[in-house]
Amino acid sequence: MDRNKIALIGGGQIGGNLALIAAEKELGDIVIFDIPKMESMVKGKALDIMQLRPHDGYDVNIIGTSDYQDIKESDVIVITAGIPRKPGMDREDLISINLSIMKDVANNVKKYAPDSFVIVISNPLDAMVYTFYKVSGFAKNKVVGMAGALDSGRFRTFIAMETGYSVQDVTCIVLGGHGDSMVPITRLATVGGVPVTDLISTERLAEIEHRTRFAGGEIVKLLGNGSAYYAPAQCAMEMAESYIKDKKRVIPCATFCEGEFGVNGYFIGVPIVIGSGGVEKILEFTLTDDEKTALNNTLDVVKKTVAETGL
Ligand code: A3D
Repeated sequence: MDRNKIALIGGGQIGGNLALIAAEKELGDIVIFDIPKMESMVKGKALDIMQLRPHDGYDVNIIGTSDYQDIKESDVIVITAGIPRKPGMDREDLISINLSIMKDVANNVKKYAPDSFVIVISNPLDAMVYTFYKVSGFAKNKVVGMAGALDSGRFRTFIAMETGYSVQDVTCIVLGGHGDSMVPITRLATVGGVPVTDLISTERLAEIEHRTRFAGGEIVKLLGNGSAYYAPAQCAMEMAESYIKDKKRVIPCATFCEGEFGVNGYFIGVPIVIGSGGVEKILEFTLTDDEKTALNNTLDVVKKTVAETGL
């Protein structure tokens, strides 16, 4: 059996870490693609990871390239092409530059890897995954945006930090757009099955929700020149792994909704099952009135950004 093939479109901060994690998980051979100006840089990253393999024995190949021919027959494509935020910027501020990049990427992925499962990471996420979907014409089950996994991971982290209990035992979900209006569903968060509402005061929970919503910006400010990259890469590779190994993980992701959660015709963060069929199912559940209102607010933000794509 041939190995799986994973192509990373964009070999910057997240791209390099995606390659490293994909190699560590032995998910398949890896192609790091970037623009010609960056070809030497991605070749360097690929060679560096190649030389890390002997220590843990990962039997996968990694190449860097600026030739789209090299992504042919990829099983999974992960897109980080574009620019990240700088301090003071909203994700929405990236749209003018990242929109044209995403259109170019979508046309090339459609041409060279038409059967792939595509995970979009570029921001503004909900509009960029929508752009890829519209321009490529891919089926809705083959295109997904990475955001909810990261936002939920951040919420889990802050709950673990607050309680002092293992992050492994914290479960929770964040719905909605990947922006400051995202919707942490606190009433469903648990630590080892015990509701967090019984463990943490209402006031502290409100502060944790707020920190979660602005967690991306907190890192942008600390880094000073760019945005988070370790955790985003890990989240996207969890999604890729679930597809490749048909694990049927349940992960909140930006998914094309057709009526689910009252959303029609937009990508927004909802819990989905990822297996060999791609996005196999959206797991809908009943929201409270407050949660519905919050989801409508985040949907309005997503609609506004999507309108700017003109698609
Ligand atoms: P960065 O390190 O700048 O890497 C982006 C790479 O894209 C660079 O190497 C560019 O050369 C490359 N690129 C530019 N244009 C093209 C093109 N046309 N084709 C192929 N490659 C191209 O950024 P990063 O890796 O830190 O972030 C990448 C994107 O992810 C940004 O848009 C971030 O805002 C976004 N991001 C999203 C999340 C989510 O949770 C959704 C989290 C963190 C970052």
